[in-house]
Amino acid sequence: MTKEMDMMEQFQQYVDGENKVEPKHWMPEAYRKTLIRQISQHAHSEVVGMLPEANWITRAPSLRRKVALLAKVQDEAGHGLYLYSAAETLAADRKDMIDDLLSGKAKYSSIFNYPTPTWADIGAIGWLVDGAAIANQVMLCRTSYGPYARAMVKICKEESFHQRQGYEIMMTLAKGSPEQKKMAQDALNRWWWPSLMMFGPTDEHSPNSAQSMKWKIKRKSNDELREEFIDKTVPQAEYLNLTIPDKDLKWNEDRQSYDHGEIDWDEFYNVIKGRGKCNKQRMAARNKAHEEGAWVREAANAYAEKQEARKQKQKGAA
Ligand code: BYC
Repeated sequence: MTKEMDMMEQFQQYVDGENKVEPKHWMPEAYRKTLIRQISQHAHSEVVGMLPEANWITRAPSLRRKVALLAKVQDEAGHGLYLYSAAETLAADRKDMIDDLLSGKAKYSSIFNYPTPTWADIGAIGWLVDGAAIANQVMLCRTSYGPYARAMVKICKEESFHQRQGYEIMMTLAKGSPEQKKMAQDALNRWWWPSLMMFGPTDEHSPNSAQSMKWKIKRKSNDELREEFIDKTVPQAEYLNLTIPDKDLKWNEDRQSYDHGEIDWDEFYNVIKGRGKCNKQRMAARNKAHEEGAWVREAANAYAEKQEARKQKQKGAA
């Protein structure tokens, strides 16, 4: 057995024993690369995910709604920052990750390429998109890479607030006037299928799943999580008296889970290849924000250099 194979085997045993991998530990190069891919895509999703909601902050229907939405959007920025930091512990360069996002090379979640034409879309995003994100991220709190797992614990707490914020908007609309109820139903119709796509391709068509499950980066498969989400969300839609837009949705007594209709995978692949309804708009907004923030980065760098120079001078004097 070569030394490399021996180390791979020891690494697998370590992970199988439910131990956390930390930045200074030896790890297979493919493990490191998979994590950088997933964590950076996750960070990009948080940052791009601010865009569809941010354009509703000034139009939210009351001060209370504005404050809650503002806090939620700020949380997403924070999540992006934790996640870029987690990727940096794997020796990824933040500038490279951001350049890849801005050039369109890096992926981010398909869900953020759909438009938000009404206030009800903000309710549907919180309820369904954050609900789906929680299903996925609760499992990631037990991921094998320590810094990612720890970031997820805090992120999940905040996502719970986001989900309730969205569901409360949906409750208010669903109990409101016939027009408001229609707005809520239309938003559910728009966001249901894209939310199911957030979990990624079916297990059969997911190229990364097998290895990521073996290394305990992912603890549940894409289909398992999608089904858990559906089972949890159907009763919530019933409580709202809204109809899930899937005529094949049916409780399966044997599986104790819902059967559901076919997901439009052509739509999913089109969106992740950059041909969704809002891909161009999102990338243009992100690039514009990055350019407009150049002076902040320059000022932060100048301040850091000044602090460093002062520290060196004090050291020299001591
Ligand atoms: N969209 O082999 P697979 C949030 C890609 S944001 C785009 O199954 P994997 C929020 C996948 O990357 C939360 N691409 O991959 C923020 C892969 O491509 P590459 C976002 C997708 O990694 C603001 C290929 O398809 N959450 O909560 O094993 C406001 C094959 O897939 C998608 C995360 O990022 C997709 N939906 O599993 C509100 C969670 N699905 O890289 C809310 C962390 C798949 O080979 N990520 N692809 O070129 C994960 O858990 C996993 O990466 C996934 C995919 C389950 C998403």
